[in-house]
Amino acid sequence: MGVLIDGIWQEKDELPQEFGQSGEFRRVDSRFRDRISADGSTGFKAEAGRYHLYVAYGCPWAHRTLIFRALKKLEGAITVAYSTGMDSEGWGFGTRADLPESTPDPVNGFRHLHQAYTASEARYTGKVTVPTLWDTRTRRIVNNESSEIIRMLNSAFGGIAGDDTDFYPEPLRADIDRINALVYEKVNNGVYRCGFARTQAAYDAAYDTLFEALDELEARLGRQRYLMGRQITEADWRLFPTLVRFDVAYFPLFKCNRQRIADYPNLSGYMRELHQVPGIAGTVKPRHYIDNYWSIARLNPSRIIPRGTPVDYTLPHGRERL
Ligand SMILES: N[C@@H](CCC(=O)N[C@@H](CS)C(=O)NCC(=O)O)C(=O)O
Repeated sequence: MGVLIDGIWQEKDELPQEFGQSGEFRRVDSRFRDRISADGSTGFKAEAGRYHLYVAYGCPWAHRTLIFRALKKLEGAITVAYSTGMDSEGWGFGTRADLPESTPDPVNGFRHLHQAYTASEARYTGKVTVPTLWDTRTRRIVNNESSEIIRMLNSAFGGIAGDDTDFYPEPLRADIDRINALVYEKVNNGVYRCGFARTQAAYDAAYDTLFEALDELEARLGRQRYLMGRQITEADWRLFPTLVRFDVAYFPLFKCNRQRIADYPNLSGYMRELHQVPGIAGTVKPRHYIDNYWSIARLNPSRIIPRGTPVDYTLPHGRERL
């Protein structure tokens, strides 16, 4: 890991603001927050071939954006660079024989993601994160906040997107926002709060909160097929990336080990059903989850990478009964 300070890359493990008084992990806010709109009134018009995404298959926040690109059939309209992982200069792009789905950056030829940040703002200070959405027209970053990128992919590309399903429909917005807040705090970021905790007390608190939330979601998914009831929405697609990583990475490495997702019948069936939605399986890469998380030096000083990926997303899901 590392950060940019005044546009210069520095090898630091973390920023002081990432940890609170009691050793708890805090995610730092994303910096680039511009929006793409259908009519271009925001300064960034939705156009096929104009935008480019920097992602890593391992990252759950980047995963959201790959999911929306696939669901909305925007593969032909938005290009992607898939990172080879982190090295001493952060997220890198190139080739790796053991992770053949990683690609060199086909648009800018950047070797590292920090080049996109300094190209956008020469004296940028802060984290360099995936996903990052790049505009080839103005040659700068539009946005590096996944929750905002997926909203743009959902709604700004009418006429360009090959699928007009709305995953954030007006009548459900307040309910979706409410469940997103719970899932983000306790589950999506909750696993990181377990894994990155600096004290036993911070870990214990995060662990209890995480499993309370998973118990609640398990009960909810016993009563209904999706988080909002009968219809798949953004809320489901924000939970899914954490579920597919859980048994292979968060359970063993982040110490989220009260039980596996496999031990929750409803959550695991639900995860498999979402995995089997057309277009989604191609976004799920368990080998990258192992590589991504076990490469975090502070959690795995030996850098020995486990070989197994003990999860099968393709088994029958049995959710039709709901
Ligand atoms: N709020 C961001 C978070 C993205 C994020 O933290 N990505 C991680 C990878 S999973 C990252 O790039 N970390 C690099 C670092 O911390 O230096 C989003 O949701 O887009």
